[in-house]
Amino acid sequence: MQWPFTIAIVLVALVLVVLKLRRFWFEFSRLGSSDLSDQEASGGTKSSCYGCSGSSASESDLGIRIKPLVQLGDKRKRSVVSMCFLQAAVGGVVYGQEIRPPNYDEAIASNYKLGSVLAGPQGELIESKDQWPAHRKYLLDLFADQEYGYGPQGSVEVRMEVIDDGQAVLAGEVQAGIRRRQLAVYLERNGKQVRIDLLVWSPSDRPIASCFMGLNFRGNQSTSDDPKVRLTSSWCDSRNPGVVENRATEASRANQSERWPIAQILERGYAVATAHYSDIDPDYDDGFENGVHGLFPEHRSDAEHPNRWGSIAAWAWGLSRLADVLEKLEGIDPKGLMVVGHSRLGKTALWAGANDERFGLVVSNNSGCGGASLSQRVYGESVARINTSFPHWFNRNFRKYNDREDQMHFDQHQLIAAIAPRPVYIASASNDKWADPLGELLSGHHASSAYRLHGKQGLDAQELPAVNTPIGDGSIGYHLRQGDHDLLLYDWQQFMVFAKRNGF
Ligand code: GTR
Repeated sequence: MQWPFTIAIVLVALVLVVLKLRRFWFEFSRLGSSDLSDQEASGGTKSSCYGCSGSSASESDLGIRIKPLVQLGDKRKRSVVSMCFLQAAVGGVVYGQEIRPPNYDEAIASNYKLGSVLAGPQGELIESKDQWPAHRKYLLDLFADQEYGYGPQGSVEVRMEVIDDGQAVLAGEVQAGIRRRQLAVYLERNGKQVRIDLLVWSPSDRPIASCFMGLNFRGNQSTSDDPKVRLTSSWCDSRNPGVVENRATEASRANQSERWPIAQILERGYAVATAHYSDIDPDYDDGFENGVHGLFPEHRSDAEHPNRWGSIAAWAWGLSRLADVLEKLEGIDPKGLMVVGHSRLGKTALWAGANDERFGLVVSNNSGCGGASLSQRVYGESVARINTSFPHWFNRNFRKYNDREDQMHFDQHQLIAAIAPRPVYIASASNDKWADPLGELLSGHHASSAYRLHGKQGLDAQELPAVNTPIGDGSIGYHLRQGDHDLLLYDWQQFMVFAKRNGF
């Protein structure tokens, strides 16, 4: 090879490395955020792009959010820097391409073709509900293989210890009607242990209650102002208020209580159970070692395994372990378990609900890409973007569709269908374009034939309803709340109406 040519190649490679490094500088700064939609974490103003908190509108559109590495812990700083170099070198030279900017043009988004949720691997349509169990398994395998990864088959011992059983104290007042229980749930296997703190609120005046269960982003103490709730000891994102060096402090108490309107939910006779998602798997890319991944070191042990379980699969698997406990807990109706989740935890609720039929009703709130919204619309957050910002959420196979959504032979409507015939509620927010509200509604619409197969009613609408106007009288409900990416009392009120109508 001629020298000038070699020098030119080296120069081009260097430029690509530098470009890639810049990209990874901010992509890794987003990595591990326990809720990037939380503008209060950065003290910024709310924007409609929830991948880009605390930024101005133009910054949001670019998806840029710079956070200096100096705010990270030392160990993490070192690994982030070395991963940046490694990935920049490999990524910059091998791929040398940037992710496409987000699309918000409906004319472009509506240019896709979906397969029927009743279609099998060769395109053949199932016709009766007797074929459903096998077909559902096909759908679950499809998502485990192509998107979320397979959870472990091996069993784990689930042990529970009641560490607190008393009356709730909310807004400084003892609530005679609300029982508060805190359970330490231990998952044990081969001498290793993971502890999950499960917080359960139940109505004292009912022998048995249906229960909304869902994971929270910042620890149980963040979900209410009850001073008796234990402070999480698991990893927390230091960008969130009340967190110092990745550990929660007293100052974090109640700082997400608007997402958990305990008194109003309990007033309607429901129980609520929640746990910190970090107890199950801390939300950063550690090569699948910590959290429940560590209990199954032999399970698809190669980090590059194409369908290894990512964090969403781990959180969903953890929800099922909590269901193991809840279905036996006094005062909780084992037939009344409803799984709910917001955003990344909405994706998790859908995957948990699809896999585990003990969840009799499933609620997805603003779950967006990799949740309820259709990937092939490529509206707002794309597959490439989510896989880059959060490399640990999905499996490696899912990366095949980075900026290649047109090659997907499946989509999220099939995930909703895999929940059938159990009721599912999908909630969007009007400013949450990043999550593609219309794509979320359309998943429900296109999943409807799976419900009709069971003699149930799906969702007819193909257009967004007016804000704050819930739709869907059958087994699929939907609303578009006015406002930002969030989980608020309005959302809960609609979940409860839907749950009641569906017999919960
Ligand atoms: C965003 C991500 C979304 C959503 C959200 C969240 O940054 O792009 O897919 O999961 O985080 O969980 O708050």
